[in-house]
Amino acid sequence: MNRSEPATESGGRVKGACIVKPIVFGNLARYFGKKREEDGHTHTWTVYVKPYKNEDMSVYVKKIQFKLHESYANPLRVVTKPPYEITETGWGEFEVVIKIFFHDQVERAITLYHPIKLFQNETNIMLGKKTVVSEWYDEMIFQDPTAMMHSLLTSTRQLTLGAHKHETDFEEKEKETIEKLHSAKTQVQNEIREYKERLKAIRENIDNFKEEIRKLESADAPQG
Ligand code: SLL
Repeated sequence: MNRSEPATESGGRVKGACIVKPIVFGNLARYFGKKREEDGHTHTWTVYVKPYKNEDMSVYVKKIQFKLHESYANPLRVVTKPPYEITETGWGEFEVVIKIFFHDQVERAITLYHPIKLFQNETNIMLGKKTVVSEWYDEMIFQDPTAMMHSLLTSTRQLTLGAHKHETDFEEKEKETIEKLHSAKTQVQNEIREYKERLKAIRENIDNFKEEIRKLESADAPQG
């Protein structure tokens, strides 16, 4: 037996291996500035899936399907190589169903749901931001991948040279989220402490009343 090979069981899976592929998915949108006469469209938008880190996902991704609203011609759009994105125009918001297929058929496809956002929120309007960004960080987790998938997942190459960045500063977002969780935890701990103190005071009060009752009852009781 060759011990340098990863241990594969009968089904050809690499047991104990867990490979995580971070991704970013979502949409960008831009208002035309007016409603278009011919079709009433108001925005141009792009829905996408991209690697969080700079890598060529086509090494292990076979295709990505984007299922658009039925009002679009050929709503099922398929992209087989990067960039995994669809650009369209429209007038309304709807949910896109994104399905990621892998080169190894044994590996189940991953489904993501993204509500296309076209309209700017109040703060962004005030800031005069022109492009709507609605994107999310997520991770594709391959637990005990097949030997084939394992080798594809670990043999990726860079997609582009040079800087690779996203619209959203996810590292900053992570920091903010951790801080929020931390302060929420402190607040909950403080509330628990406060309630415990109140409970203790109420219990003492009850004990005092009980003692009073006991005294009164023994004073009332007929003397032997
Ligand atoms: C809504 N539930 O009513 C949504 C539907 C449909 C979006 C949004 C135009 C497509 C086309 C388009 O924007 N459809 O005519 O090509 O808001």
